[in-house]
Amino acid sequence: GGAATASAHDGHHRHKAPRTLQDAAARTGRDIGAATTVVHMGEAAYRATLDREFNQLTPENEMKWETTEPAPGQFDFAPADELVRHAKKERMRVHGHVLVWHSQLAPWVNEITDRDELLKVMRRHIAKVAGHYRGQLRSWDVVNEAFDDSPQAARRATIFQNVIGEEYLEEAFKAARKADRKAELCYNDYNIDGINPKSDAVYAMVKDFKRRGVPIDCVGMQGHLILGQVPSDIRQNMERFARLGVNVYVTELDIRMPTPPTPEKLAAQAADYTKVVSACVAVRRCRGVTLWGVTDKYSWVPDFFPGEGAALVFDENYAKKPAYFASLAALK
Ligand code: G2I
Repeated sequence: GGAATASAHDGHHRHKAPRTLQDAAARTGRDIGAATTVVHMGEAAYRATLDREFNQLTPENEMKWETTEPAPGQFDFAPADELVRHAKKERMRVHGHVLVWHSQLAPWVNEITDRDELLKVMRRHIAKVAGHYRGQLRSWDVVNEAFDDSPQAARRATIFQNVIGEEYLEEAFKAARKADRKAELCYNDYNIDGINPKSDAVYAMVKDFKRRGVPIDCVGMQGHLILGQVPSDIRQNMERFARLGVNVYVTELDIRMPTPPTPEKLAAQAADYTKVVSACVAVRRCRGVTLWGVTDKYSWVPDFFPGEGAALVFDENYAKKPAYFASLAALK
């Protein structure tokens, strides 16, 4: 947990090498987080690693629509509450994930065909979920993955886009601000880490929101990356968003490789982690990095990309990988 706050010993140990990721991150005023799930909180090594190394957590699945509002107007906050309680006890900040997303959406939402009805449903969902956690979260992914992967980076054809129209995005941000005036409101997406047509499209949207006074405070660059393919312009990309007046977070970092890992691949992965973490540390408005999982043991990667994995900084036995030490060094 976030024990790395000011203490009577600070003057004494400030100059010693930090011994955990959160110790190092706190000295740069950054958050270092991990996607966390209640499913594994009963495992001592999982919890111990989380509490020792990280000062921020993101619920990996527990705040998604299918879980929080499985039936119209029926809300279930039990699994997410457990994580938020744990974070509070450990003095970790919480990033909410996610209010509006086409995936892991409760199936009943996909049945709605009337524009006013879906708008009402979306606003109620945001009011209830963000309202439930009002004042308790650092930030929210308000809308996730609203752009597609076509060369034009068009708006993704989700139920929200199709039935409400592209205004669903600003309506979601307005509803989120109303529900929680403290949490930073983020737009979150993948493949927007470097400068490319998709990050250009997000950039144009954020610029437009800022110009028109639509509430937005941050952009989440997911950072689901491939070994040897870290974009070289992550820092420049972060800087252009920062100049629009929003914070930047790396929200879901992992760097996958063909399994099994070898010393060579692990060394290359460490160099890739250095690139991402040091880009964030170099940009004043990049306020944190969140890894998409505590350990390779439970990463989403092998399930979605058979033959790939070993994408995080702790291996399947919770041992520190070269990428761990690279991240620790890059945070200084
Ligand atoms: O896909 C990686 C991430 C991309 N950005 C948004 C994130 O929310 C997303 O996270 C992943 C979770 O890590 C997985 O855990 O989202 C997946 C679903 O899109 C999650 O996978 C689901 C599986 O599809 C279900 O079969 C499983 O029951 O996780 C569920 C709970 O373990």
